[in-house]
Amino acid sequence: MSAVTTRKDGDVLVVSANNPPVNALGYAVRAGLQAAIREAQADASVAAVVIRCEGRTFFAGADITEFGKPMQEPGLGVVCDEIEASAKPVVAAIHGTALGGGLEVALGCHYRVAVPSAKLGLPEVKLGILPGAAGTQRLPRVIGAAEALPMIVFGDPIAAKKAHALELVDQLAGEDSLEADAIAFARDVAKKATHPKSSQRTDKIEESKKDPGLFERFRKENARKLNKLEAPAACIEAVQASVELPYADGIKKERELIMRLMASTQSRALRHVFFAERAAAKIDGIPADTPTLPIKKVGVLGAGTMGGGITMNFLSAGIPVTIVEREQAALDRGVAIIRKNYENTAKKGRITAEQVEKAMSLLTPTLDFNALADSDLVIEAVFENMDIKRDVFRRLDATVKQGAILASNTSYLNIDEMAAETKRPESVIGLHFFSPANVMKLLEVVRGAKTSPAVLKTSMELARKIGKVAVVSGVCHGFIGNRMLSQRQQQAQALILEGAKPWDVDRVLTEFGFPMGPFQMSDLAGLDIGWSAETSKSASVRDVLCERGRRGQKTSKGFYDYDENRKPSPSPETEAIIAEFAAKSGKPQRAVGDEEILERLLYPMVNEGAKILDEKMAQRASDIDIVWLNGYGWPAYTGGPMFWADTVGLDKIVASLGKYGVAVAPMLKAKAEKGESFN
Ligand code: 3H9
Repeated sequence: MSAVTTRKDGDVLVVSANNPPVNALGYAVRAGLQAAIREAQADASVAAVVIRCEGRTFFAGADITEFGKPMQEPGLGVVCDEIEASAKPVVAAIHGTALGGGLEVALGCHYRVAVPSAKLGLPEVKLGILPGAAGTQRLPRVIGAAEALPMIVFGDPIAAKKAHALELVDQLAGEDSLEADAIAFARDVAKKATHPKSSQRTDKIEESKKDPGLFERFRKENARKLNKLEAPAACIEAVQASVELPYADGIKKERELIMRLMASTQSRALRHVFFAERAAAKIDGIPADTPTLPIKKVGVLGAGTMGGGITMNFLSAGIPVTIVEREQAALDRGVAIIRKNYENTAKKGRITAEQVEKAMSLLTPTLDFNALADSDLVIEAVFENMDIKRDVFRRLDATVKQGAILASNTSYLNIDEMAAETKRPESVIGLHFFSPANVMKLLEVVRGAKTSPAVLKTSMELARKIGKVAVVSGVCHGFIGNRMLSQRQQQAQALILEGAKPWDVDRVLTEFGFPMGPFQMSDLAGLDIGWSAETSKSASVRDVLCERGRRGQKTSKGFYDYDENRKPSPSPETEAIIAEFAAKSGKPQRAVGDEEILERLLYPMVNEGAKILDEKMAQRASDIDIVWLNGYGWPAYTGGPMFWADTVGLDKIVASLGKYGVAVAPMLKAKAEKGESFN
């Protein structure tokens, strides 16, 4: 079947695109649209045209898989121009998502009709580029620069109703009668003598000109957020051009900017992330027809911070949860925190009071372990200790119905050892949520040696349902994320003993793009997690800091000193403690440069990533990237550790690891020697 077909409905030419799954505007679609518009011009019996899409959505954008390859004519800009130049009115009939090039096609049309559930947006910035088929010039002409600016710079879509209020959509259609409504609309407007061409509109631009400070204000207000990103700055520049330059010059500017961005490392990285996220959802080595299990009822064991956060994911998705604790006080505390979290979200206007009550009504708190019996999935979030976990799995095996999934939220421990305590190791899996579990996107799905394909597939699909980005990991200490993190932690500790200051280590990482560094992180979490005053023997910097009451932000001092507004400053006491330890080690402290700090923190992680890949603990290098992007704040515009390593050059990393005395992983070495990359 061809990508674009036409049919006549009386005097309206209905142009239908069909390019599953999302009607991306690949070559065949562009050529088909161009031919259809030409057909309409040549056919005297056609009075108007409707452009619509089959399947789940209107065009979701240019075909990203074509990026970086030579463009086959006609380009999307040309197609949009031909649509706009049509002597007969063209109406876009929008359902699903009109995104990127899809919205640009709609802006080329003279009119837009949409169903209320549709979303419209220009998300190109998220791929490190900008709308390149006149979107930066047409959208401000239709809705004004002040409204177009955030849409283009942040890339978030707006709902059809808002688009209607902004006059981006001319008419809302019935949810089930889009095609018929659009045809009727087209027939109606065909009676008019002239039709609006977005590129020639001046009304909204004249209004925008009355606020010449708009762009500088916007830049200033968002400076921190947009800090190191190249695309948003270019987006602002392009929208500014739409106000300050004639249309043709604005288009030239847009072209210039997109060419530059398209070739940038940031854009390559962000496009990698787009496909990496989708690849991560795919499980290697299981038959395509693997069935999934229905998950209608979830049990959570442990109402602490993790258990509560995990519970919220399911409640928010409308899945009832039974939460079990050993003591009433702990249970009450856990439930109260869940409620408070929901109420705080409601206060910020992100959910309604009814939604809070709806979620809470799905929660059954109890002290009765047997209440877990009829759960389809139980996740244990008890203390991180193998003996306790083993015991929990024995009890779950004896209590929970056959066929249910038995999951552990362990962040380091061996899932297979837990599974071995049950008579159904095929039902056991690791579901490693990241704290705060109701917020963090990442879920490591840990595949045990005997985990069944159905349990694995069900877990991956469930993750998507509760809004997580899931990555499959094999069983190894710390799985993908924490295993790599421990390399960074080791280096951070070594660096401060050698003479780097904790605040320099943190600064180098935040300058790289992490939201915070390891010492800021420790102070935030509390240095006394897993530390005990009774057993502490002044054996490490952390021990001594805790012994002296420096337990992090909560005590107003940790690695840093904090003022009453929690503003950190370097601590002379911390420095002195570190210096004492350094003296004991016998090695004199020295000045450590930023480059060394960065290389020693990040290259050993890449090295560990290579081992993880080699051992097949991760299915693919891009999965490792997804773990770090979604669980640890690795900056997306560098693509994640493994993609970033490719951009640095594997030979450079190997040489540097050797210099710092880190044993190079065989896979990394081999790839570097062969000139290969991870992606
Ligand atoms: C652009 O338009 C540039 C222009 O300005 C012109 C410049 C000249 N291309 O996400 P899903 C694939 S830039 C190719 O799981 P959902 C995706 O990889 C573009 N492929 O579905 C996946 O493949 P697979 C601006 C694409 O229902 C499958 O479709 N537009 C594209 O959760 C299903 O995707 C965007 O950035 C594409 N454009 O979400 C929108 N889009 O099955 C990008 C998707 O093999 N797309 N695929 O893994 C999205 O945001 C979501 O896909 C969407 C559907 C919301 C549409």
